[in-house]
Amino acid sequence: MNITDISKMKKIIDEAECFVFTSHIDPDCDGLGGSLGLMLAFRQLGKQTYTVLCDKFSDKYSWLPHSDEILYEFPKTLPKNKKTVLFTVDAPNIPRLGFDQSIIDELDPTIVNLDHHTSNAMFGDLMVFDEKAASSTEVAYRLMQQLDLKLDTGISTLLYTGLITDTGRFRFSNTRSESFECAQHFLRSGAKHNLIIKKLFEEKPLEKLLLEQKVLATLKNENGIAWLYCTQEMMDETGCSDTEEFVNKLTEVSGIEISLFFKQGSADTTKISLRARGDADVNKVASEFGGGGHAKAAGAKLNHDLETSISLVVTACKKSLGHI
Ligand SMILES: [Mn+2]
Repeated sequence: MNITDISKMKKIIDEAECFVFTSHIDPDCDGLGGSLGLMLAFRQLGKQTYTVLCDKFSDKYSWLPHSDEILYEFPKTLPKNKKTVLFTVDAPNIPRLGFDQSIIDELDPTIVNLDHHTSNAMFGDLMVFDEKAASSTEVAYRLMQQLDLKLDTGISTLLYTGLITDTGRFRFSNTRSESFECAQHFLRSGAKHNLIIKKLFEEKPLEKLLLEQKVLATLKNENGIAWLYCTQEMMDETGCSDTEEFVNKLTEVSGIEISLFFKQGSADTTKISLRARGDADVNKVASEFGGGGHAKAAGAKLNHDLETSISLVVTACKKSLGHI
């Protein structure tokens, strides 16, 4: 599989002193695992490597190997004028990284764009891209193979975490034989399968269950379009703001073609997550609202209050299914 121009990648590696790995705002396990995994792998090349994020990652991922090395601003010592490589992982466009454009402009890095989102804006000096890959960590591993970089326990655990979460534990339709091939390599190299499953899926605080109770009570279903929402008040009352899995709950229900989750933000903003089954394409719906992702899983942030956002997005979904 040719995921990048490997000779150009090698030239970039030869010329650069520093590699900074980064991912999108609201970092998930694919972005975190990919950034940290590549940070460790590129150290094998004798390069200075950092992971710098704009957004604080959730405490529930603090067990990820080397997550204590994550920085929240670019080190002052980074060389400018293309000498630093900014390696974006799992981010479909530059604004999704969350940094002020002026900060990136000042650093003036060489940008390598590693991703698997259909909606990728194809930015940067070099693409490392495969939209068929189940996770960005799968793309990262293919790149490592081409560069002859070795897996170890830490890197395997990080990359495997991204693969497990982006495939919904190998349940989603993006799961393919190559995903299992990667999984096999990761496990053979010591990926901590039991730890990952326990930390991600078998340990949750009671507050999360209390929030689930409130969110599930908001369920609406109109002709195969189902949605849930979460208000700031619900999060304040329960002391839990972890809403990552809610949208996937609805996809398990028979007859639902599109499932939506709306999360109230501050100052009249609303975050939406979209999932599709069958022929529905939620990447198209999300892109109408400035977001994107994949045909079967996408997201966007709206500058509208919760009620308006629900009405706008549900209407767009109905149109996309030809209901109106
Ligand atoms: Mn991903």
